[in-house]
Amino acid sequence: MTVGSPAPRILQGEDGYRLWLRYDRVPDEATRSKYASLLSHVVMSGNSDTLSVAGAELQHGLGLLLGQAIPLATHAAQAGAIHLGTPDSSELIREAGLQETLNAVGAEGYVLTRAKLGLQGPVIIAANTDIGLLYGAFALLRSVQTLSPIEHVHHVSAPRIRRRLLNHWDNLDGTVERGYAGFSLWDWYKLPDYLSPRYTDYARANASLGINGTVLTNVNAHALLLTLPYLRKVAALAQVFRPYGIRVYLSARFSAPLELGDLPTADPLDVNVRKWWQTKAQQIYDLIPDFGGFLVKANSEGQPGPHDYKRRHVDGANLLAQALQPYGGVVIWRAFVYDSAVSEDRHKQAYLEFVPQDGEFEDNAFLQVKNGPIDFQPREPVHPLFGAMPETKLFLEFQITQEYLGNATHLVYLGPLFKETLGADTYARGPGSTVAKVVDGSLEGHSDSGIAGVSNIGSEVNWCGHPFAAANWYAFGRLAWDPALSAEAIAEEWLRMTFSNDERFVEPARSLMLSSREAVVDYMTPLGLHHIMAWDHHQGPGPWVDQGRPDWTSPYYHRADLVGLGANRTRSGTNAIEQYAPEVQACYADPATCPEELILWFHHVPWRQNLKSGRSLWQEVCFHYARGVGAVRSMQNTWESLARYVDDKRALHVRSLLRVQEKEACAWRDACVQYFQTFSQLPLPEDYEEPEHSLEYYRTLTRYYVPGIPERRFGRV
Ligand code: BDP
Repeated sequence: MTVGSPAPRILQGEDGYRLWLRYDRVPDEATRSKYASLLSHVVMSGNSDTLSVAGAELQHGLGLLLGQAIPLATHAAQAGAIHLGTPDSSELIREAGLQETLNAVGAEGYVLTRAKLGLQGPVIIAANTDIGLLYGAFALLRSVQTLSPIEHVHHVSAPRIRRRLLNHWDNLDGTVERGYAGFSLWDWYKLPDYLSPRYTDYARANASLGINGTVLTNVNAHALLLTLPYLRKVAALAQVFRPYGIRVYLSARFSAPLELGDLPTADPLDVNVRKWWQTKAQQIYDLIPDFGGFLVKANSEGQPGPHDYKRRHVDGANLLAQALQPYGGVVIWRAFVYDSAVSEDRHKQAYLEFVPQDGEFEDNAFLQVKNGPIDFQPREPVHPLFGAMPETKLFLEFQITQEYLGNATHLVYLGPLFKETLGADTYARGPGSTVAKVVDGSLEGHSDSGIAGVSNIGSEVNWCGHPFAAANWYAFGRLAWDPALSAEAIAEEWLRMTFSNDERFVEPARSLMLSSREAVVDYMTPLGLHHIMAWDHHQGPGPWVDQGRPDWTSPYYHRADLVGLGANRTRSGTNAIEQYAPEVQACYADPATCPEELILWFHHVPWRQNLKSGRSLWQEVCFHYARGVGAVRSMQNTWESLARYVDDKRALHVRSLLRVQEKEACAWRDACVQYFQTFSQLPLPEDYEEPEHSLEYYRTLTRYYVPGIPERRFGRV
């Protein structure tokens, strides 16, 4: 060390492993003792693995929060007791006058209350099943973690959507497709004998949100997964997750009967293929009695599927659905289907493929539809399939992992994006036919429903890479339970539990989170631009990418020319708008009514045409890119003022990543603006910050070993 240089400092602080289940001691003593007087011991009626984990979580969590031991006791009818029970297991619950409320909350809902027994009585967690009690226990913990009052608590909650799933894109070799937080959590090699304690923490975190299913493996599936040795590994994981109400699902490779060498074909109408899947289903259910079902990506991006045999998607889906039917399993068939050999606008292809098959899917088959028609872009209009297939149960698929939103290096809170989709009106049955109502089944009266989020979880100690990325796992889970929750409220809960309840921290940090999604839209793909990212790894800008299959190039989507910018999807263009309800069509068809945030998605707009702001399109494009960079800089400033409320380790982690984000936001801005300028041939606005590098520099920039690339191909840019 040279004289005068600052002494090296060992950073103190948290590694983020505990996620939002930190249970740090409530700092204020008076508040703590108030809680302690109401929550001093746990009384459980009944006996099950699920009840045991609920009790253990309460003892552990409240013990830490309140700084005192929380014993298990038997006497429930007094203040200080937390009583957990179902009408079947507990007399106290039967007599608490909750029957009507419980009738309405179904198998997974719960009631957290004191109301019926008065203020001298215990805190009651009542449900119809032990899983409901576990969810209620987490709700109570959340209340204390966020310092919500519980003296008069009366909280009734039930999930709106039945299947709430994470989709992992984890490969059997331990890599994670589009994963930016290390490698897979699943240690396939050591399974089934070694069970990492992390599997239990994964289950706890999911159960705390109400996530009740997990697809363990990549939709680009491996047939090996369906062999007995691997199914035994899956069964071991299923056993860890079971007490937490989490069912295991698997991605199924359509050509498995062929690839595993059992049959000469995988034709869905072949009787031997049918038998093969029936036998496979039986084998799986022998090992995993509560197996959820299969998720299938077929005839998309090179995956095998029924088209290989000149059959339809519905033939493939029904083949698997029928095999799973005797055991109560479901097939979730992905609608992410497009083909470069088809000359139609990619936006339209899934709709054209699937709408004619509406009504033909088996009862236990779902169609899983991405939130937008292209591919998880920072902003997309809603997928036209929502509202267009009334007789088919539609699963909604979000991407939690930030493939197109800066990976795990950018702070982007996805709550507003999720809400934008869920709240979008399809007009399928008149105004108010929101995507949330399509997905929860209420619009068409479906009794089963589902939602999936492509996971951002990996082996990194803090699970999701960026200290703020866990907020997106959290927001997905909370919205899957209740799509009506607000992005603001969810952000606030998460912040309080993850960082601090200090009001001086919570409010500004929440604003920072809420502004972050619009920031990324601005510096990456403003005004409805989309799919202009770098080739293959999708990290960084690439509006110039024009090699390879046309629907993987950027000009296919931005259509920049000397006249203007944007894709004409109106009647005079590809007419993709015709796939929406007339009300939606009318709105998108006219540039005057089309929301400006999507204008270039649907219209080719002349560079010199004025937009609502009075700026020309060219000026508006420059304005948005610059605004995005500005927004990241204000996020940096906000974080500087908040860092004092956060431990040094996490404060520094976020600060360093924000620096990277600022650099990358500038790169997006400068690369895109300079590229589009070659078409507009107009000068940069006067106050525009001098680009750091030339367009040529960005064009020729090569990134090696970007995480998350399928098969980790070296040197592809
Ligand atoms: C794309 C990803 C690709 C996935 C595909 C999918 O780039 O890695 O396999 O989505 O959803 O966005 O199947």
